[in-house]
Amino acid sequence: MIFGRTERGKAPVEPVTLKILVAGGFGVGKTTLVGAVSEIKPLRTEELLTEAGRPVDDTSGVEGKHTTTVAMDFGRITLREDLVLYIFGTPGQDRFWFLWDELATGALGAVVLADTRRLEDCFAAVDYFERRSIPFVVGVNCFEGASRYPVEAVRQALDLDSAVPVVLCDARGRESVKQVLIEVVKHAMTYAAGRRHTLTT
Ligand SMILES: Nc1nc2c(ncn2[C@@H]2O[C@H](COP(=O)(O)OP(=O)(O)OP(=O)(O)O)[C@@H](O)[C@H]2O)c(=O)[nH]1
Ligand SMILES: [Mg+2]
Repeated sequence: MIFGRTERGKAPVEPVTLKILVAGGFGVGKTTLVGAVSEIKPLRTEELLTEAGRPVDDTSGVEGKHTTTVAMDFGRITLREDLVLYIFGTPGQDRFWFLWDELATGALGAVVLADTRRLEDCFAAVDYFERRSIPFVVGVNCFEGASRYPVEAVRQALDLDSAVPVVLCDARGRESVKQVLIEVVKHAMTYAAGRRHTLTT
């Protein structure tokens, strides 16, 4: 790069930046997902789970978990030269819910991460985005040892609209997470186009 121009003489592109939220119940792998895909060192706000928190912090299924997000996770991924996603992971425990509205401001769309062993933990997140008409995709984080269900079974159990994409993923895998994020962008675009159509007709 010389004087702000690329070697090929093309002016550098100002990328479009989009904000995506990652939500879901406690310990479903939100922080893991942001860390797996971020090209910058993710910002984390982890605090240790303590003995005092044991009655309220339910770690069944994620016994190896020692910390919890108390404010947010933040990461960035460049999907294309002209398209950058800022990813905000929300805290999973309901006592930090007051932070969600702040995080949701200006979001293009969201991922609701789900663990099939405790699917009910993501009801609140699904509800939250449905109420605010924020387009979302459900990502089923396939933990080892958890039974695999077809996506249609998950859709039914969560009582999702048929337009909401449900994708199986591994929150630890960069490529897998990237596919989920691409799905969010695609879904949000379709959703926005649909709304424009209803507004103008
Ligand atoms: N086996 C397996 N473990 C995972 C997977 N995703 C996350 N984990 C583990 O599950 C635990 C929970 O992950 P986190 O990323 O902290 O979950 P979180 O949703 O951010 O949790 P909170 O912020 O506390 O709500 C960690 O110990 C991870 O290492 C997965 O796909 N498979
Ligand atoms: Mg977290």
